[in-house]
Amino acid sequence: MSPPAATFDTTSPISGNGNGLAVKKNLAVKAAASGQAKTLAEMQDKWESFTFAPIRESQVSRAMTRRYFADLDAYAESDIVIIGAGSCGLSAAYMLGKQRPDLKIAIIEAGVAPGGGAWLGGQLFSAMVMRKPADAFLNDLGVPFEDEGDFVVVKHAALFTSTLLSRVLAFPNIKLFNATAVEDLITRPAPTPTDPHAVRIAGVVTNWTLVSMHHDDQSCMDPNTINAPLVISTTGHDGPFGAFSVKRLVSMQQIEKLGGMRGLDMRSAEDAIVKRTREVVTGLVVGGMELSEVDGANRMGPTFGAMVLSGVKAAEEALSVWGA
Ligand code: 48N
Repeated sequence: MSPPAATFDTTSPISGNGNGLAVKKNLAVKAAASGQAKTLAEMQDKWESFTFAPIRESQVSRAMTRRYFADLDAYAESDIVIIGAGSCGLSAAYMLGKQRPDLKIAIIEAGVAPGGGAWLGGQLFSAMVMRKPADAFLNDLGVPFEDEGDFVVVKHAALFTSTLLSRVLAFPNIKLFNATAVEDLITRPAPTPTDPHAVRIAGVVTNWTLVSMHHDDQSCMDPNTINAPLVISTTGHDGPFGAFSVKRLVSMQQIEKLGGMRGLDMRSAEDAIVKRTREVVTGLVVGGMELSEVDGANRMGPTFGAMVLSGVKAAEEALSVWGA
């Protein structure tokens, strides 16, 4: 027995039958008739008669997919791509979002949850330490902290990261594509008198993270691409993709070898990471802990001031390339 033919869903205000507004009004009339609550106060003590507005599963699917694929289409040509939504990448995005609302900025984050290593202060401890003058960034962001003299403490790292993330996601010109990995870089020949094989970076190659992690056991899962004249790479130093872009520059023979992150030394590491945040090859600015793999900076352990100020500097470097 063949399944019943799919009936054309006329209740959906976005079913494409052209009378969306009339349908929306019809749904509002129905909701009012059903005495549907509109405010939290109207819901209290009336749960027996409580009901949600009507929905059809296809409406949810269309609401998600239409927007996602419109974003993919719009950001296929981006002005800046940021690889990695950790504390450095998000800080760079925040600065760019504030300063250049005219630029289309795509953030590609391999994890389902953006934020990188900034959800805890260190090991399992929740308080986040930032050495001064990084408190200037917290003040700009509006994150409260306790002042301990030469450093400040945010009571929970998640307060910092969630506040920064919410501000970045609120910028209309910034799109986050999470659970998506950058698995290669787009290049263009850019020979120099000293290096005939030099390239400039012209965008990123992306795939679903789970696909990127399984190329060894499932072949021919081709990627997608995003063209951009400038990429900021802040992929950190650990995890399955740590220091991704720098490692790829080595394998493409654009830099000779990995610098090799050195042992933990807070006092030297943080100054070095901020000062060395820069355009490592044409079109690619590297910041945050990924930078320790370029020229062997020390690691700093559980203090995050260098991450945010490296992000501030990476945004500045990007805009100087853009000729802001
Ligand atoms: O938080 P991370 O790892 O990197 P940063 O540089 O923003 O912050 C580093 C900081 O958390 C520390 O490591 C602290 C200060 N400790 C230092 C120390 O001495 O131990 O964020 C990088 C993000 C992560 O969310 C990754 O999932 C993501 O980048 N990522 C990628 N996303 C897309 N494509 C990739 N190829 C990729 N690689 C990493």
